Amino acid sequence: MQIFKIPLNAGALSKKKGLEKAPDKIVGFLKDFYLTEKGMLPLFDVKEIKVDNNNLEQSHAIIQKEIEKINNYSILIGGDHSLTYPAFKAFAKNNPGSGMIIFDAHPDLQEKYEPPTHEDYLRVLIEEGVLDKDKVILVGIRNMSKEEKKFIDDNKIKNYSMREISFESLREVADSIMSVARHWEKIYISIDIDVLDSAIAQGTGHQEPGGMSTRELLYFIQRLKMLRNLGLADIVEVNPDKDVNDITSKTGAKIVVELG
Ligand SMILES: [Mn+2]
Repeated sequence: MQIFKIPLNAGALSKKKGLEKAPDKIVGFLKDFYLTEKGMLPLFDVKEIKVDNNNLEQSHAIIQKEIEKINNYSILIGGDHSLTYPAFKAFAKNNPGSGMIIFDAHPDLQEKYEPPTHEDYLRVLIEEGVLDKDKVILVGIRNMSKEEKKFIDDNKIKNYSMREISFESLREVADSIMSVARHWEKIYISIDIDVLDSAIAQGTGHQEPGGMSTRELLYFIQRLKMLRNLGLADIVEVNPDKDVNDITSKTGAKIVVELG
C-alpha cells in the first residue's frame, strides 16, 4: 500500500501551527498495529509530497501534479483539509465520473476563499464543476453555518448528519451510502479526524462534541473497503500540537491501517 505524506498547513487559515507534524507522527504509529483487524499484514510504502507552507497556491499545484501520477489505491496523510482540493482535481482528471464520501464534523462549504482553504474546498470543487454535486456524500456533520446549510439544501447534497446517524442504525446508513457509491466510476474517501467525538480526538483544530466513536468510523471504513471501486483516501486535520498523549495521532494510524 502506497502512502503519501502531505505536511500542508497553509490552507488552515488561523488554525495552522502543528498540522504539518501529523504525517510523520501518524506514520510513526503504524508499526504499533501488527495486523489489520481482518488479519492482513499492513505493509506500507511511504513517500512524501514536498509542499511550501508559505505558498498555498503553489503547494496545491505540486500536490495536484504528484497525485496525477497515482494509479493505484493509495492513502494521503495530511495536513489540512485544503489538500483534498488539488488531490480530488487530479483524481477526477484520471477517473472522470468519480465521487467523494466525506467524513467530517463540518461541510466545508463556506463562501469562496482564493485559493481554496479547509473551510471551502468542497464548495469550490462543486462550483468549478470538478465534482458532481450528486456524487458527494457527507457523513458525520454536526456544525455548519447558515450559508452552508443553504448550499446543502439548494443543491440537495446527500448528508448523513451525526443526528441522523444516531437515530438510525449504522448498518442502514452504510447500506445507503454503498448503494449509491458503488455506481460511481471511482470513490474518493476523505476523513477529517474531527468527525470523531472531541472527547476521543482532541488533537485537531476545531473540536466538535457529539461525534462518532472510533469504532463507528472503523465500521464505515471496513464496509466501504468491501467496494471494488475505491480509488483514493485521505486523512486530514490531525494536529499533534493539540493532542493529548498522542491519542489522536495513534487513532489516525489505526484508521490508515484499516483503510489500507
Ligand atoms: Mn472538519
